[in-house]
Amino acid sequence: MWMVTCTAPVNIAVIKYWGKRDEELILPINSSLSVTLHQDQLKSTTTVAASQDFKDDRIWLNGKEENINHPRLQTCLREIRRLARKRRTSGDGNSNTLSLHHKVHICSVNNFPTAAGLASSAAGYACLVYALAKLHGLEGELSEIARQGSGSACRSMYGGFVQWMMGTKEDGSDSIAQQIEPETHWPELRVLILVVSAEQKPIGSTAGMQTSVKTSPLLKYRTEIVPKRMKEMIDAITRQDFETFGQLTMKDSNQFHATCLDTFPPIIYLNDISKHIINLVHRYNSHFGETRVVYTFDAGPNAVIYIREQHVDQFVEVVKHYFPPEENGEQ
Ligand code: 2P0
Repeated sequence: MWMVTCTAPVNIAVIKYWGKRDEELILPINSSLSVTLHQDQLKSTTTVAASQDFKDDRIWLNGKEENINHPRLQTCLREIRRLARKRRTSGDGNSNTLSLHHKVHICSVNNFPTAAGLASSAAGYACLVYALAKLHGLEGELSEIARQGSGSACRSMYGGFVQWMMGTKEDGSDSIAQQIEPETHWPELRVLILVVSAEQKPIGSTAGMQTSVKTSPLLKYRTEIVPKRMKEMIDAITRQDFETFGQLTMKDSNQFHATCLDTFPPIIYLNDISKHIINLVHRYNSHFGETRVVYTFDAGPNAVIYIREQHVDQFVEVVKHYFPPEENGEQ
């Protein structure tokens, strides 16, 4: 039996991906950019095993067996096997690897709530693709395959600051992730996750963005302004300019949620607590006359806060003051 275990991180976008131009290949309508989180707190862990005794490919997610015939899972398995076959015929790759006819068993767990808007599919598919690649002795560019599991998964293939370039080719071969700066680039940057709700989101990202592409005029406008925003964001990250990084991040989160509201029927991911957090951050920043705290929200009500180390303790005190633990399910 061959067996490999890998872990993969969560990424949180500061320029959001929302909308596909190709559903099958998962090609986005705009480029996006994210920060990959440290794996100490949030990660996916996937073990893949292959054996000649296995009769079928099978998968367990968080301990429960799921349907292996899910189209995106099948795509990832097929593409990894295709790549392995290609490398083998060309003489690359590790010859001491399993037969391509062996079936695989996949076991994946997240140490955080699935589908609560915490990018679980990103870490999950990144982990699956990486583990399958390792099992087959494959290395190199794998984000193109991870993308076909879940769009945002391609960004979890790298640490640090990562852009997913939308690409222009019809076959999607240039729609890949690229590291802009490594994880060591901005040492004082911290991320806080304010868990507003760990429940499943009412509308999944895949279905939500399909409706947005069909119905939201604002989303079309977004494709015009994201290229400039991407350039400004990359520049701000390179210069460690927190003020610009923060303003662009908050504006992009707000525009994403505006396109959700512009979708018909509307998609509402933020709740009253999310909105309180937005107001609190703006009041906090205007009190100090600078951007010290930055929020961003994905397809759920949980706030992700970017902040520098020197301001963490004070901001956590402010959050505790406005959202007292005793009223918050904590004794
Ligand atoms: C992002 N989100 O850039 C944006 C912001 C949610 C809000 O990427 O259909 O789960 O699997 O490609 O990757 C969520 O989208 O959707 C997402 P699919 P995915 O992080």
